[in-house]
Amino acid sequence: MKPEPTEEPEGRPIGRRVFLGTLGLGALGVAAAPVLQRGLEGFLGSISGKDPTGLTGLLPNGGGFRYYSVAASVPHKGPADYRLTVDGLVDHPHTYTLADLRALPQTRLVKDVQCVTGWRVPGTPFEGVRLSHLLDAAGVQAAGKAIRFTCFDGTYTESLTLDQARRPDVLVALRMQDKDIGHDHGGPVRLYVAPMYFYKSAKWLSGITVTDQVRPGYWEELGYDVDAWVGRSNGRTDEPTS
Ligand SMILES: Nc1nc2c(c(=O)[nH]1)N[C@H]1C(S)=C(S)[C@@H](COP(=O)(O)O)O[C@H]1N2
Ligand SMILES: [Mo]
Repeated sequence: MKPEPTEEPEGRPIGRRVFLGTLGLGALGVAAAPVLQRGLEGFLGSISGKDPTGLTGLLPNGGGFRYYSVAASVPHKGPADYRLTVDGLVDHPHTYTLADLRALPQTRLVKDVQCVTGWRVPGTPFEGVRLSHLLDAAGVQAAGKAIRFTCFDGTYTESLTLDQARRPDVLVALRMQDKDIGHDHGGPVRLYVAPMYFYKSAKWLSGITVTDQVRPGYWEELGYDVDAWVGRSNGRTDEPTS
């Protein structure tokens, strides 16, 4: 098993419901009480570094999702201060506000989500702007061959080839589960790469930089596949998601 310290051993069938049953709702209440001060993500971030057993799965109302962050704490951003920059090998670099992104054509997809450690969430709606739309608006130069994604957690990065990035099932997502994406799921804006393992779907997205070659992302530097097709990478045989 490759290192992904906030995640569980591969294929271990422990979902949120099982945890609630095991620990009891009282335990969740005790664990959640001190969270209100610092914010849930600070709490989860702080335990995630020490506890690889899956306690980070206790995301209230997560709907089967688990909370991941490689950063101990992440600033909150909203309509007033969120910005997404598109730059690099483009003719027209641009910075979008949340309102700008909301004003663009929205695409809604409903597919399974698959994490490389084994958990899968069926039929999850994601909605947002096609990445291809932003790339077309920016005017990718001939030398542009790949995308580097950066995040306002200050740490996480991701990558796609230009061809992958232009797929119609790759979104700059504003909504997940038919709600605006909350902070814990990477809101207000996260990447959504439907056909790939969920580590490609960078949370707290703040930068889209067109580069001349693929620069491996955070987990990819640690051994995960750059071409992370569900069922055709990372030595796994999951059912494809898109
Ligand atoms: N910025 C950022 N994005 C990230 C991660 C992260 O740690 N930081 N983890 C990745 C991994 S491994 C997974 S499985 C999903 C988890 O998304 P969730 O927290 O909404 O369940 O986010 C992906 N995107
Ligand atoms: Mo993951």
